[in-house]
Amino acid sequence: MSHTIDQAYQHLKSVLTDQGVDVDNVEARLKAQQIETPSWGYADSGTRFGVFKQAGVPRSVYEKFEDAAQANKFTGVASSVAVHIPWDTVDSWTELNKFAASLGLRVGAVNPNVFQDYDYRFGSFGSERADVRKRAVSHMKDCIAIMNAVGSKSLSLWFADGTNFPGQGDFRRRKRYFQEALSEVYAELNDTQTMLIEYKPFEPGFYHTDIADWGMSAALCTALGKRAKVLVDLGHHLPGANIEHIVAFLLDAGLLGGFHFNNRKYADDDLTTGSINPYELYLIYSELVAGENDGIASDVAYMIDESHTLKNKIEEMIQSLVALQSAYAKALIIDRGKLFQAQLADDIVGAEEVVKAAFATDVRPLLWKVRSELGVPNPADPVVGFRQSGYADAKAKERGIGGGGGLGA
Ligand code: AFD
Ligand code: MN
Ligand code: MN
Repeated sequence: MSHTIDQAYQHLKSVLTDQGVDVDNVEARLKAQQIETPSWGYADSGTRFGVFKQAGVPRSVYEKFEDAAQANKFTGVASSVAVHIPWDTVDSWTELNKFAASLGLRVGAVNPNVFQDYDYRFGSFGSERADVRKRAVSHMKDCIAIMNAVGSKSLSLWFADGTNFPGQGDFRRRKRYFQEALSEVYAELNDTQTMLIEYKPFEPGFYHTDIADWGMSAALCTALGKRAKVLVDLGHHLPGANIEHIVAFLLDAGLLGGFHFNNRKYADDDLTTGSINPYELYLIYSELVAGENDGIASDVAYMIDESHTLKNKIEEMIQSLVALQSAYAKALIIDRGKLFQAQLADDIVGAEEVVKAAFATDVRPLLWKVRSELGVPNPADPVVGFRQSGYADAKAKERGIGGGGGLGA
């Protein structure tokens, strides 16, 4: 196999070189790619209709990091792990940091939880009760203390706040509650830390969500300051939204903070990244590569956010990471000179054909090369590599069923 794939790599490299692609630069950028995986993606999770527990699921945040290390081992691009508080709270963050480092990992974004406690049922920052808003602010300050303890750069905020019926809440009063609470939290961040404000059109609020779209998040970020940025969760758009356009606009406005990668058929299904609409993922990456080329996409936080239900959690994380490697590789080989000329000439078909050509290119030999140089055990097929490792069976025996709580707890 490796003989054939090496030939395929050599062939692809010569074709791309003939097209004027700087293959060394493409490979260097693919090797530098970093995608953060979420601790909660390794835990038992499900839907409101049930959580079907799997054998071998982590029973602690330490075991979540063990599993995250597998996702990194078999892809080479996932060396940080987002944590969710209080699901991942530990006695000693120094100890967890050391353990993470021993696995070649580090703690990434810190995600406060102001949506599961009974007190938050009518909202957190949007609550009419000042004591509840105060409690949510205090929780966020505790999360910032954790960031300081682990050296995290991102406070990743998602609010379930919203209402289910017209009249239930006052939109503007809630907006002002949010602005007040957000600025109190923002003031606690040091100048190396960023507040990422995520948006979502609905769920659990079924009539309105206080931060419902990218514009509301952008307005709140702009009011806060330079270190508040928009977090784009791919599952948080109404059907038909042009996410690649939103990404380009936010990038150009200096407001793109990061991503929660997943995929949706309908809305926030947390499906495997790239599994439903790989072309959309590629077009998003095309905007990111253009932004990188223009020097305006250096500090974007690339994170996966998936709560895996029925697939093996680590396999699904690896599939997501491979989809992101592939999207990046395809976006990197777009002939941007030819595209620019076609756009200037209003040559619609010509421009579209340039974009489609890169997407149609089988970049797997390129990814095989990059993953080989990253020391990945089965660089041609990370999922097969993980399956051959026997890790899942070993953990199923070691951990049994039912250790991990629902939704990442
Ligand atoms: C849920 C929310 C949102 C958030 C994630 C982790 O919809 O995406 O980022 O949980 O808290 O998926
Ligand atoms: Mn998210
Ligand atoms: Mn979500």
